[in-house]
Amino acid sequence: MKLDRLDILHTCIPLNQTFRTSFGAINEQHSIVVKAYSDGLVAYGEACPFYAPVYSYECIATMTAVIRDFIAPAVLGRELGEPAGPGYAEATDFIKGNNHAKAAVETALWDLESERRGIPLWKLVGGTNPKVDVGVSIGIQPTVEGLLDKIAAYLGEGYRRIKIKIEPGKDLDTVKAIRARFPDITLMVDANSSYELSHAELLAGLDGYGLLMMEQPLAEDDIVDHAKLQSQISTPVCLDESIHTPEDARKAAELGSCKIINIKYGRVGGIRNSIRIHDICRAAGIGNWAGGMIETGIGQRFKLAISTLPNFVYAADIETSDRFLVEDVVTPDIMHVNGYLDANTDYRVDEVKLNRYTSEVTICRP
Ligand code: OSB
Ligand code: MG
Repeated sequence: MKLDRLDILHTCIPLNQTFRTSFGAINEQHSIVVKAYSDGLVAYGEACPFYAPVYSYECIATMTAVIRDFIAPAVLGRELGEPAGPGYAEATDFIKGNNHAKAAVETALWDLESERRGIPLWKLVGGTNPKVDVGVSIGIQPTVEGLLDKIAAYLGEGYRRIKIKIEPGKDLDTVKAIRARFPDITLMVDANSSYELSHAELLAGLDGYGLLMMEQPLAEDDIVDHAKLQSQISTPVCLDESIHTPEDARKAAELGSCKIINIKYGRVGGIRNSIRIHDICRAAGIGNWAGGMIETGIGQRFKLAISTLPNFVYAADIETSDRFLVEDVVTPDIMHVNGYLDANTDYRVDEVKLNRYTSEVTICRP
């Protein structure tokens, strides 16, 4: 496959409620959508670290610059082969890191391949189970009572797993209160790197609450202290921020840094690397699930596709279109039935809606 043109779209969609994590509050979803043209076909990729470099060092501005100045010149007009093959990685390997930027273009290649061959994405990635169970991620709430009400509402919508954000001071008591009201729900916590190893005893205090996992308790660049922590607590540790490459996954497995890895296709540079990390984890006995960055429906399609792989054994962070966004850019809206999504659903990009939320377009040609 050869790319004839790439459009880099900066989109911004208001959220219908504030989303707060240990690294701050957001009220808008900023994204980089890549519109890729190849041989008369058009397809879409997406990746969306936050507007500011708070989740990783990448942000909307760095993605735009890296795609425009380095990825586009390296890939436009060049024979890249199939997206499952090494062509795109070889063409872009000279760029260190910048995985979200790489993923925004790489996912568009998978979408093009899906269009060209008339095969749904989930089959293209080698998925085995198109019925995907989904959970919801709930930001830090002003009050515990408010959080309990939110959980009740999301359970009512059918979500099969509840994930809450925690940070020092908003952890043990919160989990206790949730368990008092919902003793049996599938519950997990995500700390977004807000603890240190010196908090091990406090985190061990969560052992008795039957948590499915504890996501990224320690620093975003750490896999050593996570191994020490995992040896001191019984809740399975799940790594998110710390895993960027297949090599990171291998090393985390060797060190015993976690029992679960959350695969975000953006954080790891795209779908091909997601599959490689999946395969490493499967061989090492580490379970996977698809994490998210509050994608639009464009990106949700890629999370859905990788979630059909056999080692994705935990519910995905794939919420309905109206969970975060005032309006989505795909049709139909993402909507689950009893907490399940069907990967065979053909979500199409609605150009009118996409244009409504696009603030800047950068056109790249060979
Ligand atoms: O840590 O998983 C995270 C959202 C933005 C950035 C980081 C994270 C999150 C979420 C929600 O928890 C993920 C989603 O549902 O898309
Ligand atoms: Mg996380």
